[in-house]
Amino acid sequence: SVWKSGLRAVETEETSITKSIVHHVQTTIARQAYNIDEEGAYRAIAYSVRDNLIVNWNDTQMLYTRKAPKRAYYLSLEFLMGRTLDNALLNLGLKEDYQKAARKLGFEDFEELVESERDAALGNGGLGRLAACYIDSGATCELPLWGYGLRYHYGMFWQQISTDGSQVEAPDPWLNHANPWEVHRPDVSYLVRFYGHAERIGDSKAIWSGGQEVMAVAYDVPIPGSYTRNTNNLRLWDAKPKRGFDLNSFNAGDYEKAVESSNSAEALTRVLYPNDNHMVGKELRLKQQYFWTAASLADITRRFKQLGEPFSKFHEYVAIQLNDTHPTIAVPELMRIFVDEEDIPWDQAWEITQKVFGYTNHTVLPEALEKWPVPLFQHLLPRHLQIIFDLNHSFLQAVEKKWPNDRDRLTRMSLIQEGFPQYIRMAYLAVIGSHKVNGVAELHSELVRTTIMKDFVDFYGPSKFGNVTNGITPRRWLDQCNPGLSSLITETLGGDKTKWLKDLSKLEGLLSHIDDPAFQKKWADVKLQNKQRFAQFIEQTMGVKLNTSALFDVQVKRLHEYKRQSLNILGVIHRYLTIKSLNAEERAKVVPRVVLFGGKAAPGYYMAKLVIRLINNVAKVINADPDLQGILTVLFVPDYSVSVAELLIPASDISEHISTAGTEASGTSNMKFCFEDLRYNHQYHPTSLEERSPALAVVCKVIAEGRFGDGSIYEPFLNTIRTGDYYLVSDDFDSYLEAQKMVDTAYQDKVSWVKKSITTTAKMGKFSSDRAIMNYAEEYWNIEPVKLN
Ligand code: 26M
Repeated sequence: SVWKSGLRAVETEETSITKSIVHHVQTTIARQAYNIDEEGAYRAIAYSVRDNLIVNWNDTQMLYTRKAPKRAYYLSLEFLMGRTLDNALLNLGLKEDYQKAARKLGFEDFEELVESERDAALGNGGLGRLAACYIDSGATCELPLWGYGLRYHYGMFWQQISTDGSQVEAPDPWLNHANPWEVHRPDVSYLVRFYGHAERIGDSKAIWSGGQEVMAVAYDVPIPGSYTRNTNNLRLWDAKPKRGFDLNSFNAGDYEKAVESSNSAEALTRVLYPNDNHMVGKELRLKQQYFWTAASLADITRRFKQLGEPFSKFHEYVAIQLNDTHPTIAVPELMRIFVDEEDIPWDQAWEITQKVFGYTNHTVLPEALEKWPVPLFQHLLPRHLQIIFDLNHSFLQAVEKKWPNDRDRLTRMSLIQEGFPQYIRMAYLAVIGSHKVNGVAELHSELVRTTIMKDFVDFYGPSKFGNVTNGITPRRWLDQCNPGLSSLITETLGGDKTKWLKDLSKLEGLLSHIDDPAFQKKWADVKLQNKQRFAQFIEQTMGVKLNTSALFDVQVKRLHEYKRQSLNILGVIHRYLTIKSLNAEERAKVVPRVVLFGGKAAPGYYMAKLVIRLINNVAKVINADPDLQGILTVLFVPDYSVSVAELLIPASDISEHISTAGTEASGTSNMKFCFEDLRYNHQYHPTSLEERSPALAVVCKVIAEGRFGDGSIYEPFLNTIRTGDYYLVSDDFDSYLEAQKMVDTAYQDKVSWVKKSITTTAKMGKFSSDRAIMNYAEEYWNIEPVKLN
């Protein structure tokens, strides 16, 4: 039953796997086979699996070179990959074989080996995890698709919770134990320039010289498709000083300055900025963006040149997707390459550039839209600023031609926001440099068209603005993290798992079994086992026992005011006060709940951190109260990550997505109103909190009085709700409580609950990232599968 075509050059027999593991123990990690601990065993297995990936990787890349199809490149500053071993083994169809081999070598508990791998947390949240799902789907769908990103030495920070309940950040030096999943390519490197001078020659060209040069070196991460030999590439750039040290300073005897220059080069790829849906205007961040973009474009153009085709055909071989505005500097950079380096006339260069790029928008929140001060830009990238001003000039001329004498429109649409200083609007630059712009859910794409990009829709026409609804990979998020459910689905649908795993619409077949009590029972049992697995993890890591027959109510996502974890925790306090007011007999009828929170706050986001502190202190009081034992438990699971998600999500009964309508890009819930109308009514807070929601007023009073530790700590948070209440927590509080009551009622009807659960899964087909990536391939990139046999 084990699928074996994942290997060709390397044998698949169990004995050869054992041999290969022992070989890596003795050579790669240089230890005695009888003297190996768990970590060593994990690494030896990882290197053995990597051998397989690299065979497939080489064959795939050779095939792509030979067939020379059009390729697509996904430029993302974030790839939130998580662990690799389990995923690679499942995609290769070799998990059972490796499990047996490990057992032979004395490692009974394979899952424990798998869990000794550290997460690659090279991303913040949704946007970074989306990129990881998309490259999995690209390989699975056999598309010639590469990812380009940065090899951060420190990934997303490690979140600890201090005794007072606050978030404390610690570094994540994930590369300290060599990373078996990357291949260092010192031969693939490019110099990237910063600062210096740009001198115009003629009316479109310039020479950019001087400044600082930093070396970009490639590290390749093989991305295996699921049950195919196609293995794609994720190329991550690391920064190295051009020379080991600055020779001029060294000769002058200034050792310190010489070493400093190498420090400043290496600082480029030191750390991932831990901000999510919030723009920070740090120079180092802009340097990261240009460093990664310039190296990627140099690599892409070098590959194109090897084809021997003229640059007029560049867009017939290359599609580049901009994951948010983070790589938007690619637009003027490609123009610089074409015009300054390849001598292509400006107008022709611009035509090709626009055909190459596509831009995905991930947010309409004003504070998240990227804007860079012109003086900073001028200093760091003088030639790119010239190009942006030149592009803006002809763009505004075209706008002026279409709408003569409309000064307001020109001001609104300019790539440059006027003022002191001026700012560059990166989203607008991405729009004019792309042939297609998309949002990530129907509602979000509609908001993009009608709000932030309205003028551009009027200018270009509506066909330039589309939608690609986000998706997730069913390999990691179903087969890998929920093996019980995966087996049940395969057993129910018949055939082998690849049938539905690679065509998720097949899950609809579950609906014809929905009334079968035996199937319902098995479905409920899987959920119970997942809850037990998660409860065991919580008991081991947090020392808290969970009631696995309780409803598991989960909210896991980055901490942000618009996501309204506040509404959730205030609702929990209300529930707690309500239960406290009941007598023993009434309490026995309450539907027991475990409320789970998880997620990181940006280190500089004061209000988000205050909410974490409140959640933890509410949890402390409730979990210590004997009246609530087994009825209500509240937990903030520290250091939420891809790996924690893999345990937690399969154990959940409900997941809370309770942001204000229109703020969460990919939230498609049936929300009834557009936020702007309601917010306008509350601009002057015409009514007191007591009038808006008496129930919430009581909850806030209890917090202020110190029920969950010193109430004064929470005053700034309580004030955001009493006055202003930008995210409408008080407007929605009562209806939120109503919705939670409906959940309690629904959960009591076990049969109808399990049917809801089955229906939800059965209708998930559309949300496979395979569907999403094929949508990009067909409608945005014009690329086709190239299958490796
Ligand atoms: C920007 C500038 C400086 C530093 C960091 C940033 C930055 C980093 C990440 C800005 C935004 C970042 O991510 C935003 C994000 O994750 N957006 C989410 O994207 C998901 C995938 O499309 C959507 O599902 C979510 O709704 C959206 O919030």
